[in-house]
Amino acid sequence: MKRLIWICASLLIGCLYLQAEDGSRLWLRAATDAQATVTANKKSPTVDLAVRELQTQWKGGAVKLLLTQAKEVSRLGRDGFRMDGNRKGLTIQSAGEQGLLYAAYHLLRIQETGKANGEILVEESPAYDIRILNHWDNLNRTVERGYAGYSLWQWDELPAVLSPRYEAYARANASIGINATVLNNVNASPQILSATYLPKVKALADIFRPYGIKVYLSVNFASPAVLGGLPDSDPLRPEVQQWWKDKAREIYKLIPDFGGFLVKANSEGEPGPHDYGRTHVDGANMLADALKPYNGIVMWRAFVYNPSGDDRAKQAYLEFMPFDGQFRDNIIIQVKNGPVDFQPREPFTPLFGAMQKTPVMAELQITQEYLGFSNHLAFLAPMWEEFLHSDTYGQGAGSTVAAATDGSLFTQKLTAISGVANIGEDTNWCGHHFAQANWYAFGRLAWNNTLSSAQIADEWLRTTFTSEPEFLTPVKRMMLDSHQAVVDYMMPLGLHHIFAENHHYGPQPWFDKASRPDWTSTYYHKASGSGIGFDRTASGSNAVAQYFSPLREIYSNPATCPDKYLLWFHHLPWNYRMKNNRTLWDDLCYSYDRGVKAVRNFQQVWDEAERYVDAQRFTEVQSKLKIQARDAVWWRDACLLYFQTFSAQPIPYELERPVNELEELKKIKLDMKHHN
Ligand code: GCV
Repeated sequence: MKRLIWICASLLIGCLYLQAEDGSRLWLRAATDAQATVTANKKSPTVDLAVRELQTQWKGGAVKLLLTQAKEVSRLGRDGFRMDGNRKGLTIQSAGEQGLLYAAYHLLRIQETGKANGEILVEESPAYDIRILNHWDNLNRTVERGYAGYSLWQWDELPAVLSPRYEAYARANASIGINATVLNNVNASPQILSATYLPKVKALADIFRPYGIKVYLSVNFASPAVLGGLPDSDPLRPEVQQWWKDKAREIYKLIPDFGGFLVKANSEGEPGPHDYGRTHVDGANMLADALKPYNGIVMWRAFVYNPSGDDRAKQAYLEFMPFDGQFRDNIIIQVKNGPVDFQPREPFTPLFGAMQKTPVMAELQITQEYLGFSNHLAFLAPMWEEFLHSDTYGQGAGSTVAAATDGSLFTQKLTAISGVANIGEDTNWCGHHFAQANWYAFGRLAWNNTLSSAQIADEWLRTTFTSEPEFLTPVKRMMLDSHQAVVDYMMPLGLHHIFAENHHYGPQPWFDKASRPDWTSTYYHKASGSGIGFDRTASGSNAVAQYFSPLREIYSNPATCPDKYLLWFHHLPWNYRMKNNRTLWDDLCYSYDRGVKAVRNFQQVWDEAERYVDAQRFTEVQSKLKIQARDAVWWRDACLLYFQTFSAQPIPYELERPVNELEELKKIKLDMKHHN
């Protein structure tokens, strides 16, 4: 009897342990004991997955999955789907197997978010053909700008040992529509293309395939010389071209559906065609030709800036616009959302809407390099929504970034969107429970670039935590306010890149000596006794001229320039009168203060949510919010005390006073080698 009790107790503890809310299940927490009746007119690994997901989780009546080439269905594409029926019985149709899988996840999502009642009539097709994560994972398993532990890819064990997390990763991605992944850092080791690594890549591709996920690799432009022993990697040298063609053949033999290459060339010291006096077009076209026979593509990055060059914010446009229309049709130019570098807030890069004869894709950063790592709660959907909805005026009003990239404005053979992943081997995948929402949001926006941040937050909270209204309403508000809060306590009013050197965690607006001027903070804020901000109007770098009218006029005039971009485009005196009638200095102080107060409020909101959240996740988020609140004060004090040495004005007396000494803050040096 004693033994029986002991066994029962252990089983119970085991079950509880399985149910532990450590965040590992992400938004996929639905019960799996449903036993639904699901049939399909095709058997394949992908369709079988769709069937299994529904069988185990769909709590309604029979579901029929139909793979069909019927016109009204095939117009939705192979990833799109149509479902119609109701809770008691449903038919799902798609022209592609992946479409059926996406439909299964869609149905489960509407079930879990309480929207699967009544008639269910849905037609969906993705905004972008390629919805891709970029992992900045190194072969030694460190992750550049990764804040969730080491890389998921256990290169030393692959291909013999296959971690169960590979499949869990694929499933999570498929559940939100992500269909591609670049496994390695854009600062790429040539070794990834070696005979040692390619079988490891193949092993991952085989696991991801049923989930509709294609594998891509970042390649080092100097690979023919480094790996192939050629005298150089000049793209016009026939042996170099042949080397890439042979490499492509070798890859496709192992991975027939391999996606293609992502390339960072002649940027931040990476090799590229300029090393041989060649152009981006020469380099990209050579790689494209090697991949073309297999339908592979090249994603060529426009993140280039030369230390001796013009205003850093202008350089991608200056380098790439002259080449518009000269790239092969299996090339897409990958452009960061903002013209400097994933800052907490930037205006959009002017290449969007301007490059009209070459497909352009956005690169977003899901990992929070400039937004507090995995310590700060910053829901990024509002930032991406703002970006995607920005009007470029490329073809007149309404030419939003979304339209300029998803094929609705320009005829584009390729459409894509990428996000730099925030995933690592941490149990909760992303380091912060709420950082999972950014992975989720990226996938959902890549699928539907018109979704609102509020809807995404709502779905994510309901599936990841609970639908309890008393939890949902305040916590959703907190998420939606969180990006602006970070902007406020780090870099309000268009300030940018005043981060601590290299690791980019804390504030260092005083940083003025680096190996190149555009790696200092003073280059960007230009504070002095006479004012603050980067003049990008005609009297300064004239970056405004890269935008279409009427944007360039709107941005040129401080009276019409949105406050959020004011110091991005203008150098203004400390007593400049803001639209709200405060002086610039006072408004800066108010902004920092607002940021600090917002985080304190998040702490309160979270504490009040305690009874709706399991203990582990509650405490972990609570601890992170404490760090964030302390960091917000650190940012406010560092920036205001430093800028005050120029403004020579008091912090408005109604605001909270600094609690730190500037000289003490200047001494802080974080040991963050791992994060560089
Ligand atoms: C992968 C920024 C980051 C680098 C990153 C680079 C890029 O400069 O700090 O870590 O390198 O962008 O996007 O290539």
